[in-house]
Order: sequence, then C-alpha cells, then structure tokens
Amino acid sequence: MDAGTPTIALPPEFGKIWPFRLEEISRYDSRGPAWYWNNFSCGEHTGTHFDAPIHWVTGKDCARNATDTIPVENFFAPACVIDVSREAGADPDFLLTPQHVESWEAIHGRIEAGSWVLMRTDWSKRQDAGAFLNMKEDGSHVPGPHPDLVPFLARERDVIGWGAEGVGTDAGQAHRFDPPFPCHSIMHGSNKFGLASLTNLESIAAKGSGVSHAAAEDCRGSGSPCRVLALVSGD
Ligand code: 23J
Ligand code: MN
Repeated sequence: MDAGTPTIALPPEFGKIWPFRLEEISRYDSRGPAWYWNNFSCGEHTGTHFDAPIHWVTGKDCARNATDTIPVENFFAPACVIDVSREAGADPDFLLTPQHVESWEAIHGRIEAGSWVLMRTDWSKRQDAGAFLNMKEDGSHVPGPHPDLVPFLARERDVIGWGAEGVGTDAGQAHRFDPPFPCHSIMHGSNKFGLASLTNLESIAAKGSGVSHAAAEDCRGSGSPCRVLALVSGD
C-alpha cells in the first residue's frame, strides 16, 4: 500500500474512505537514533483486503462477524480458482454465472462447503489506478459475480467466501443489480466473507491450495488490509 493505492469511489453523498498515508516517526536520526518507524492511516478496505460480515447491514447481527471476533480457524480454507481472464479481458462488465461455475465443476469437481471461490480475471495486472477502477460517467466497469451466482454459492455450495481482483468483491455496476451489491448483501447476510484486490491468482492451481488471510484484529472491524497467502503443494 502507498498513497497511490486505488480505493473505492462512492457517489459524493456517501462518506469517504481515507487514502493510505504514511508518516515517518524517526529514521535513525534525532527523532530516534537507533530506530526507524512510521505512523500510517488508511480505510479498512484499502489495497488487498478482507470484508467481514459486519461490513454490510445484512450481516450486522451474525455471530462473531467482525475482524476481532471471527473464529481464527476461519482464517484458513481451501481455494477454488475460476479462471475467466480471457472473458474479462474481452469485457470489463463480465459477470460470472452459475453456468460458468457448473462447467468449472464438471472438470474440477464440486466446490466443497467451506471453500473460497476466487475469480481470476487478471484485473490486478492493470497497474494504472484509472484503468484498475475503470470509472466512466455511469460508474465503474469491473468484472464480478452475476446476481444469480451469489445465492447459488452461499446457499447451494455453502462457500466460506468470494474473492476477486477488483477494488471490491462486487462488479463495478453492482449498484444497479437486484439486490444492489449482491455479493456484499447476500454473502455477508449469510455470515460469509470477501477478499478484494487479490493478486497473482494465475500462480495457483484451480483446486488444491489453501488460502490464509488473518486480518488485523481491529476492534469491531468491518474488514482489514491483509496479506492473502496461498499454500500450494510442493510437487
Ligand atoms: C462500501 C460500499 C460499497 C462497496 C464497498 C464498500 C466495497 O466494495 C468494499 O470494499 O467492501 S461496493
Ligand atoms: Mn471491502
């Protein structure tokens, strides 16, 4: 994260996320002769980050729904990676449907309960913040889950959560969906998680790796920047 890390831009009537800011306290100098350290500030949903169920109004009464109360065993789970980089490259509004997921399952087997579903779009290769957010007059254009896919994953597959490479877990145009922001609304309403701004998904297999994402333990946090690590088999 740095001051240029792109963050979500909501319409002006809504509250704003802070950009990342770093301020040096000392660097082996008169302010601290033997030590280097910084203060930093940022929104909870900055850079690669975790979305807790309490983030959305639908998840506000879920049990153990915040960064400091989520059971630690839920910070590690198997991953299913669905590669739609070709489709997303051709269409920034690409939406992953239950049909796509069922074709993936025909090859890799059924998504097991408690798994992450991670959508690989190669969107994180867009280094330029403008291209990454892809904001137009009618809002942002970024791939995400189709509104029909979210209840399918939450209820019929009982996944632990949904991860994507864009600035948020939902598609850029998800404010127009029914319900609006289905991935936030339905996933968090089912006490499930989100991971956003994931990178390097091309380097893990479609199935067989595990994902760890221990979020910072901020009190009643709605989410947190985190390093999401994939554990892959050694052979
Ligand atoms: C707040 C409001 C809408 C959205 C978001 C946050 C995110 O994408 C997020 O980072 O959770 S869509
Ligand atoms: Mn978020």
